[in-house]
Amino acid sequence: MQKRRRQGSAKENGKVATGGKKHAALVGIVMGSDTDYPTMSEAGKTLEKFGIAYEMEVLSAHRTPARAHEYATTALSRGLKVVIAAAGAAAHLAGVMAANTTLPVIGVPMATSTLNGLDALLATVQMPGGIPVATMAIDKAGAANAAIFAAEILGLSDPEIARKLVEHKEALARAVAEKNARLQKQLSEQK
Ligand code: C2R
Repeated sequence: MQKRRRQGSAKENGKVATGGKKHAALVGIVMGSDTDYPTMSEAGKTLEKFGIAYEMEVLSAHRTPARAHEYATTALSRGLKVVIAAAGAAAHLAGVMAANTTLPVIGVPMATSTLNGLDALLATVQMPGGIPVATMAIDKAGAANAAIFAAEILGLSDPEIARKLVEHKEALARAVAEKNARLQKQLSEQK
């Protein structure tokens, strides 16, 4: 069940336009089903904020094992630096990616099943020794964090991404200060 990569005016065939130039994808986002896309679009949006080119594809360790194997074994030679793998329920996709590439693999458990993602969390995080998957929080927060974590990996050798990460932290701090100011105002009005 292979899905075509996302296309758009700014992003075609795994390339994102930054400063008028198209760049090859550095991050590969894979997900077990298109039902994961509404959540995983968050990872794409976040990577775009950091100006990081990515590709996105539906593939499954269970349903398309040959394609999953091919994706992971060619990821490095195709120029990817990080793989983000999202799956729900018996989530084996991130583990299979990690088994077949030396690239860092970030797993995002999806809350798609009757167990609300706890199954996917345990399946993703409880990797046997020797095959790590950096496991994020369940669902949207995890999707966004996967992108930020990928940016942190890439930012080690890319000053522009590193600079955007500093801005990201500053924006978080400003947002918290604003929330606190609102709360303090509310508390003083209650007195
Ligand atoms: P459907 O909505 O297509 O039935 O999929 C998907 O990630 C999705 O969250 C239900 C859930 O099954 C997950 N899935 C996996 C794998 N492939 C699909 N966990 C896998 O290979 O691990």
